[in-house]
Amino acid sequence: MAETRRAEISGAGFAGLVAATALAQRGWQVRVHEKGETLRTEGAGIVLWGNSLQVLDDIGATHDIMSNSMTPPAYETRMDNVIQSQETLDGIRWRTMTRGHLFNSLLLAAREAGVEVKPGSRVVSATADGVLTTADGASTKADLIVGADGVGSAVRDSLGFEVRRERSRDGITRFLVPRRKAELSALEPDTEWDNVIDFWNLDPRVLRVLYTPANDEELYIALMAPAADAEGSRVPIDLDLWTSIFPQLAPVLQDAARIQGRYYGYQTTRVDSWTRGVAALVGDAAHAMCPALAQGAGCAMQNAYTLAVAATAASDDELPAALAGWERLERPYTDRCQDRSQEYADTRAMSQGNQFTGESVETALYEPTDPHRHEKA
Ligand code: FAD
Ligand code: 3HM
Repeated sequence: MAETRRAEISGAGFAGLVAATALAQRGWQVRVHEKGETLRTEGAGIVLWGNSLQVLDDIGATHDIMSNSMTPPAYETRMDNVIQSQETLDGIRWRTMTRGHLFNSLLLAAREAGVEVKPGSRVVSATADGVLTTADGASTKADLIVGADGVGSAVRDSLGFEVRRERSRDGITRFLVPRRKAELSALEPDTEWDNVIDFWNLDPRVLRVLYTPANDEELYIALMAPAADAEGSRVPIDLDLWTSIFPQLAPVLQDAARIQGRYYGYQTTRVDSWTRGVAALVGDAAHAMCPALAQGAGCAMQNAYTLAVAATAASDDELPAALAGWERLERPYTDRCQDRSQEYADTRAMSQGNQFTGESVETALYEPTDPHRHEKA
């Protein structure tokens, strides 16, 4: 009988937990190292599309995800509070939720699959032939190493991948606040407050609020401003400034102003290669992107899943070539998504509305669990 193969994963984020679960479900013995002392996720809300929802179906996380998430009736875009579009996104699967809910659902799936998750374990380096070393000095030999340790990846940097980083001029501060639907409806009775509403103001000042209901009780709001705008990018937020531009959102902006918050500048990270020997990078470690298309975590989960499938199909001898083949097939989709997301960030063209069509939804419609997906393309 073949010996159980062992995978060591750096990072218990969305990418690491999906890779771990998909590998364990295919017979691998899997350990995930997480540098944080507690297992949790940062941030507020998230939008997931068909590509990652299909992965969640396959790893058995969907039932839990559906229990506390929603599909808003439409994605509405406004300029100066004038509606530009209300896209019902027919034929596209999408779901909004809190990041905490997604994280807990993934952790549950990982544990059910028998994954060992080790908090307080910081990875310091990895080698192309499968040795992973943690800060406590322990080194472990594995058949597969997955660097899912985010934008500052130690696996990536210790293996000497070449990294290119591009920053965009805008950035965002994210909050999870109570829905306050009755108060919002009192201020603007004709608005469908279950919609995602992307409120843009470009002239005379670039300020945007992306309003995303995450479930019946919680609202994700993201406040975008150029990094060069000191008041717009200030945390805690400048309540007078934001309510002067978005008076109809005053009840939820007041809640946001009570939270410290953190301003994230948009950035894109690209590496020369996603694999070296038996080590592979997934998620923000390999391909952090601007959030315009809401696909950073989506691509992370899609690539983590297809990596697990490709690694399982290969024998030990074939693994380095199989990982290189995985990158060759899967990377072009992510590269295009990164490019489009950066272009949207640079041009702010989502403010025109009607943007979820054609090439912009290629990733949302991608089917990572379909074995014939590349023949169809
Ligand atoms: P991370 O989430 O960064 O996880 C990495 C994990 O590795 C962390 O737990 C970290 O503690 C751990 N770690 C790091 N270093 C080490 C180490 N040396 N040893 C051990 N552990 C380590 N994506 C979407 O799909 N939809 C959205 O709506 C969306 N909105 C976004 C909005 C904003 C403003 C931003 C900035 C991003 C958004 N994204 C969205 C992108 C998404 O958040 C990321 O792409 C995603 O979280 C990446 O997941 P990851 O697992 O690769 O990395
Ligand atoms: C869901 C989502 N969509 C777009 C952005 C953005 O352009 O900053 C952020 C998001 O969380």
